[in-house]
Amino acid sequence: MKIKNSLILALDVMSESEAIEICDSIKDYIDTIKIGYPLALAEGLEIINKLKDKFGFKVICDFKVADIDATNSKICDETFKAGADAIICHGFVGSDSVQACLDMANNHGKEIFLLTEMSHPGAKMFLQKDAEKIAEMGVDMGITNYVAPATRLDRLSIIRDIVGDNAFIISPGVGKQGGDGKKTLEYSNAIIVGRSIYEADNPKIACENLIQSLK
Ligand code: NUP
Repeated sequence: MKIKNSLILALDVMSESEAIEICDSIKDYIDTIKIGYPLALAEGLEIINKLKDKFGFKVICDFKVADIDATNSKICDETFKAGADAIICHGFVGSDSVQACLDMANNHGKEIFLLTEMSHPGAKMFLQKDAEKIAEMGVDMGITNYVAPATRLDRLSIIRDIVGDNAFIISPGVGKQGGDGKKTLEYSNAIIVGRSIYEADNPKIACENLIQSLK
């Protein structure tokens, strides 16, 4: 996946009108957006194609898929049918569950991102101790796209070492969660940024400043 300015917008706003307003202001700088449960639950999956058609974005659906294999297949099928280019899946559920996501992505000619360790403090309670094993599982399964935290660069670096230089890592946690964009990009291929852009008084300027700070 090629991502303009190595910057993905996490579009966790709660209405189509807000989504369109933000997208309109940042469309010159960003070509890939991440839509999660907040916007998808508020506006339905149709929001994916609405934003793709209007702005030509690639869309990563952040549904952190984490169920049994049969259910994961159905979740991924619906998400790809709705227009998603990629879906984020949890790794802690194990290889059968993740394989179901991968198989469905392959059926649709789309991609999955495997979530290893999350960026928030709570990830240290349970997820962190297995994050390396999750990344190793991903490598064994032939997965090339990963999500790993911008908030803990030591952990991000370990995950990069496991998945290798050819893997594609995207990292949330820059800005509001405390991560530094430029430092994160020493290990990651792209950063995911939400509130620092869409809550800014002027999202366009916030975007310009952020991109400048990455250089
Ligand atoms: O580990 C993760 N941390 C995280 O923040 C995995 C994620 N998918 N996210 C998501 O990234 C989170 O749900 C939000 O959509 C985005 C970060 O947004 P912000 O902290 O920049 O507002």
